[in-house]
Amino acid sequence: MSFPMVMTPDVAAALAEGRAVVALESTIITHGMPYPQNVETARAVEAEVRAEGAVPATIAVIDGDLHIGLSDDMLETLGQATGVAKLSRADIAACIATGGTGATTVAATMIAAHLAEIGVFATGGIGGVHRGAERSFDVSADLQELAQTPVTVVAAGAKAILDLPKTFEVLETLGVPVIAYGQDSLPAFWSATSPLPAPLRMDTPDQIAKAHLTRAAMGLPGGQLVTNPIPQGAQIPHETLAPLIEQALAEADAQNITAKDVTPFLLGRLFELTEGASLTANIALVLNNARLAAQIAGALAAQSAGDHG
Ligand code: PSU
Ligand code: MN
Repeated sequence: MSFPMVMTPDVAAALAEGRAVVALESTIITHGMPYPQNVETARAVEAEVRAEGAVPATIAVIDGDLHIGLSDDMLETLGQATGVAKLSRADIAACIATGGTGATTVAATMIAAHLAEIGVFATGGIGGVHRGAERSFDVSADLQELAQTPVTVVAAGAKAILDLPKTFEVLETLGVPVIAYGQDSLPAFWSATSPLPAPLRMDTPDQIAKAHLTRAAMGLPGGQLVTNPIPQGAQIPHETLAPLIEQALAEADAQNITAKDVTPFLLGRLFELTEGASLTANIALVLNNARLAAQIAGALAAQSAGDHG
């Protein structure tokens, strides 16, 4: 048997011709940002990808179909909908099988991108090891996905609501290349830098594309995480955010927020506690990631064409 995968004509044409395509996720739209900024951002991200010469493919499951590329109407409907499912590796097939609708997380978007033969994906920040994970065992499925699905993910690091040292320890254990773009330290989502040294550093999209193809040639499973620092002018100082993150975490604990609800709750509370500043920064970093991902996709397309003569 097969499953229904629906591609927009421009994505299908670009893939058939070996041109650059960038996958984009939809959980950031449904669970990561409020309406209408979520839809405005999704559109701006797609425009940014196009401006860099690549074709955007926003991914979601709608009425049981796996969509690779969404129409403007679909983006709007998804952005306004409430109670949309948040799909990861564990639930994407069940959603398709039951004719449901759901937004894809980093993990599920990587799976869909790979099925569609898209090598590069841009998001805001990946999921990771939550603070207090030694009690809650809350570790995002995004980390395991990076270890097994060959997609290069461009993010501003892991979201700073997480335990960043533990997140990067797990990525190291899983054998995921973590590459800082253009600097020696790991970015921390709303902040351009952190005290954590980056395991790897690359300075050009060409190098990142070559590393992606080298892993494939060597038969290494899994993807790469490219951590791209938020533009200097858009960052929020860590000292400003740290106490607010503590407050949001304490509230999540007090209200018994668990599992899939934790990340959306924390992002939503930080939006309120920073009076919108966390969202403004989140939008800036996503746009920045879309731009770099499009450049990497362009390099990947050029190098792949070179390979095939
Ligand atoms: N990046 C953002 N905002 C988000 C996300 C990423 O700027 O909301 C989403 C992604 O879909 C990621 C998810 O996979 O948050 C992590 O959820 P969890 O911690 O439950 O695995
Ligand atoms: Mn979780």
